[in-house]
Amino acid sequence: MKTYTGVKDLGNLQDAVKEALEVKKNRFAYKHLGTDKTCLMIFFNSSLRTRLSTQKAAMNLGMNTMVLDVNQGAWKLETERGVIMNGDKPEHLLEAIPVMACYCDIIGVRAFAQFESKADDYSEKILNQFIRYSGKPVFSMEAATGHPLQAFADLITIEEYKKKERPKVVLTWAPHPRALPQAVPNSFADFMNEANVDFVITHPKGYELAGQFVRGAKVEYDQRKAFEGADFIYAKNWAAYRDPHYGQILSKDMNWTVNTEKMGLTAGAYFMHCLPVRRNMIVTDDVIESPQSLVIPEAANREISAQVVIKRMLESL
Ligand code: AN0
Ligand code: CP
Repeated sequence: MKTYTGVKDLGNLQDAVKEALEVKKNRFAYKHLGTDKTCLMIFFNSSLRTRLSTQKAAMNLGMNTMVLDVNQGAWKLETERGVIMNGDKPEHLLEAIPVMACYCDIIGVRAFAQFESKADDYSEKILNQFIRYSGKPVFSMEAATGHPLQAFADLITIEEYKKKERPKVVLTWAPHPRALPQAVPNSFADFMNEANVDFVITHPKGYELAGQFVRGAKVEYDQRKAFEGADFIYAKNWAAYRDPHYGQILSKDMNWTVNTEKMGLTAGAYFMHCLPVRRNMIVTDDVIESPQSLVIPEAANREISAQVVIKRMLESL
């Protein structure tokens, strides 16, 4: 595997889940693959889980890891070509990428949507420069339009907890005080559309996601109706995608918060969220603390999804 930006890079998804469950049982069995190899992780944005789980995954594979926080301690990077660099950014990405690539074998990149230009965000301007100019395998650690390590971990979690062959999985928008990217819901939809699940998306009008991720999924604007019979409720906030409101908050309607009453409409559904989560905005304390909450197992599976991706990259070196 040379790049990891979406579900398509995993090939057969059932095989990928099988490999993940095998890796989970035997996480130190592939240590030889990474001996004397280095994984460089580059963060343009904050992280708790991705930072730790991806390093852990690389270490399980015998690799060395290096972490760079671009905006803290490194030179601030200009990302636009043609800019007269007389501002606060002393270095250009076009030098920084090949330099960073000299010191490692595999690169992970976190570069969120900036909401300045939809065209720049949806063309994955930063991630694609890493793919193009590093000459190394590159994986997304949440880029502008996707968070495929998270969605893969979520799929593994659903496979582990599902009680029927084809569960009903509902992605629900929920309120949040700040504008958040569509990366997590995009990737979740990307994966659920390929998985053996009955997938429904629910959100207020105006929060429609990009067609390339929604594909044939059912969109139900009535959240309560969407919850009926659900086996998994996956909550997430995102800002508007559609023009002319790209990146904007259209609603902070607290009627969309996931609570015990609404979970009561489901078929005893599990609650999922990628974390970090704002309690009592996205989900009530009661629901996230209930035995139905899978937020910790999801986070634990981030080590496993990262390990499968890095393992496949090592195998392709
Ligand atoms: C980010 C987001 O919504 O994309 C990261 C989630 C994994 N969340 C925040 O910035 C709060
Ligand atoms: N879920 C997730 O990616 O968390 P972090 O932003 O803390 O890495």
